[in-house]
Amino acid sequence: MNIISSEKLFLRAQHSIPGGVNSPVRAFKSVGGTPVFMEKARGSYLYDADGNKYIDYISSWGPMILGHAHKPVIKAIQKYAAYSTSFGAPTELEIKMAELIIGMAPNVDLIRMVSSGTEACMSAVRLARGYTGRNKIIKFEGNYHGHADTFLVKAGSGMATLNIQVVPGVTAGVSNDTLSIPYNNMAAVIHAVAQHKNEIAAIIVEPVAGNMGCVLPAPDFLEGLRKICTEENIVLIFDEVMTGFRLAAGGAQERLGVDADLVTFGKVIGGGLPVGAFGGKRSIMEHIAPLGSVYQAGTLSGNPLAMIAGYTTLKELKNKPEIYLSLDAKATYLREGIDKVLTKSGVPFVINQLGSMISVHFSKQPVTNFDQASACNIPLFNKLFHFMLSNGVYLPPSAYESWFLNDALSYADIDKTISLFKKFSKQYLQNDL
Ligand code: KE4
Repeated sequence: MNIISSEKLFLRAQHSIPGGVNSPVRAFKSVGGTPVFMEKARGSYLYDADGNKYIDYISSWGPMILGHAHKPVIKAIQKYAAYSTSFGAPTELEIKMAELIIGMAPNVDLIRMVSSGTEACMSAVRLARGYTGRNKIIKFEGNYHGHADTFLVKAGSGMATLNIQVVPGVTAGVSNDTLSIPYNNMAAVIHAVAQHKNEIAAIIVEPVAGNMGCVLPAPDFLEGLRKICTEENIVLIFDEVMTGFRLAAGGAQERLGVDADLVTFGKVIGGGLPVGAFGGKRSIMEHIAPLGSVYQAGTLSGNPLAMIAGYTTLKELKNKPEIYLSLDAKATYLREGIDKVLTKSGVPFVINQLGSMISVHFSKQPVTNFDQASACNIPLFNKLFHFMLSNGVYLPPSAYESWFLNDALSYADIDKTISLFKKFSKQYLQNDL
């Protein structure tokens, strides 16, 4: 596949942008090679600067659940852009967006819009600390909650991809208040809570992890977190930036039947424009300024274009619940197809999937936490990535990322993907990789 334009653009980009990208995971650092520069997209397809077409399994890391350039979303943005791109004043649109989210997501009485998932998670943790008067938080190894200092301890996503253990610039004062525990390890949580009695403000968790590849919660893990948080007056924060409005209209809370005290959102709620949000029980959210004194703010929070893109996306998801059934069916079809061809190849693998989140791990053991995700055959994943890319299928450029299906994906797209896995496994068998 000719990517000469991407190669030229990448060289040029590195003169003005650190590493040539505006987010590290896009740099292909772990898979190697030149990041492909995209020019446009439509439905389930991306088109790069050389005109190459790719079936998209990233969906912009989750937001494009309805597919790229989805007509109702584009039309809504075009209409609202003519009114102004920002007011810096309250608008009715923000009320409609808040009411829509509150109507879809369980346990959200009040919600505050922000401009990224990082802001949402950072603000939710500050709120939990302000509400409880406690300093420490528990997070989980391999979970990623954005790049706020407090989260950059054994985090997933780009930190795992780049194998960054300690982030310069994050002070000991901050990281000492973050306890990072193996995912799915309830005993370790109980021990940490006992060791730090009445010191822990919040437990923040990805209810289905997507930043060490897709990793599912063990049976009773989330229920265990709910129980200990209730008993110990700890705020349970579900980071639903990935899972929110993706696993179900009510996200992981609805799909898995566990109630959080605070929930953070991002990605899908912006329909591709910069949006994050945090919300939850009124008794907690009332501590946020200007109601309370836990300060949080943002120039472009509730931006009208971001709101209308997200509102249009969520409205369609609410009015067409069959989209979730269709996404689940497509992801299951993909999983079963890959499973069949890889089983024949004899390569050790596991596939983790829930709803339209899925990832293939080349592993002899189940992948239920970060250590197991890190012990996978990453070099083989990297070969898979480039094999698929050169054949027009765009997987996330890291073994530490979940794949995201979008509603525009066709069964023909999925059949092509499965047939490429068949070719890949033949080459693996012939040691041609
Ligand atoms: P943003 O600040 O990137 O909007 O959201 C941070 C965030 C918070 N919580 C979860 C569960 C997330 O997955 C993310 C961001 N996800 C990554 C992909 N793993 C964004 C991609 C990137 O960093 O470029």
